Amino acid sequence: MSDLILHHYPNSPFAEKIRLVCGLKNLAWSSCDVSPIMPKPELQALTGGYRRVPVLQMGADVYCDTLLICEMLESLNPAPSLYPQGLTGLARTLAQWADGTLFPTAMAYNFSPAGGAEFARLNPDLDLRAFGADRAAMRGGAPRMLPGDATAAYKSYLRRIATMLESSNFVLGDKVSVADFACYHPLWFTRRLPGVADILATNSAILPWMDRVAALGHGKRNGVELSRAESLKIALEATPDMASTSASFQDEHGIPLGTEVVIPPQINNS
Ligand SMILES: N[C@@H](CCC(=O)N[C@@H](CS)C(=O)NCC(=O)O)C(=O)O
Repeated sequence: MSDLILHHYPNSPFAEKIRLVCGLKNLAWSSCDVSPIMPKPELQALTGGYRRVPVLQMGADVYCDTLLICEMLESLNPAPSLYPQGLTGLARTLAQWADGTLFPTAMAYNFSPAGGAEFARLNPDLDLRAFGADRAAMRGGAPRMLPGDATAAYKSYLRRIATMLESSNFVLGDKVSVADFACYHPLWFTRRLPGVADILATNSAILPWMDRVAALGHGKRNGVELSRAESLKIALEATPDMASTSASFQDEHGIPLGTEVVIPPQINNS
């Protein structure tokens, strides 16, 4: 098996989801830092154009999107499972809600004026004007949710999560599942913004659950950062593992394996 390389940046909630899955599965991995804004020439050379984060690399095999990365990490190290027996469908469906609905709502709240100011204060090296322009271009000009709407919806979603935690340690019971990681990562970003994190304390079950998820850690992260050029060299010099790709490939779209595709970033306000 080739070594795991995670392409990510520290502030990325979706990357935090995968760092924690590496913690659950006690996996060893190397880190390769990605710019949070375009241009990302090395990442896009590696992925064939995909710009989002995180991306998992194993030799010449590159996995985009945390849904796929979770499946891959599960197959590498099946226990503890992300998909507890009897709850697999529910866990996947709740994770899809969290990534598709909770996440953009939380990010609209996180980047409301107060949150944006906190983010700027905590990240003095980030060019916020360039960051804002990058995300606006990625959204294709579509507006973010209004702060008031985002706050109201976020409160209601937090209450839903708290209800799931009333009598169990994790959202679907006493076993952690992929749904916990998906519900956790948008809240993790909120918690890092002191001025706006109070919203998490409005339900008493949320913060203790967040502590339980955070306690899973990040696995065995190699202390030496891999450069972008080194990661590309590793991919160029490795042979793709076609056997495992073909075994797990599901042609839901009628696009045969091996077809060249282009994946534009979908709009999710991140
Ligand atoms: N569906 C994707 C979403 C990933 C995503 O939106 N990541 C954000 C960072 S948390 C991103 O890439 N934003 C744009 C960028 O960094 O260029 C996944 O599950 O991996």
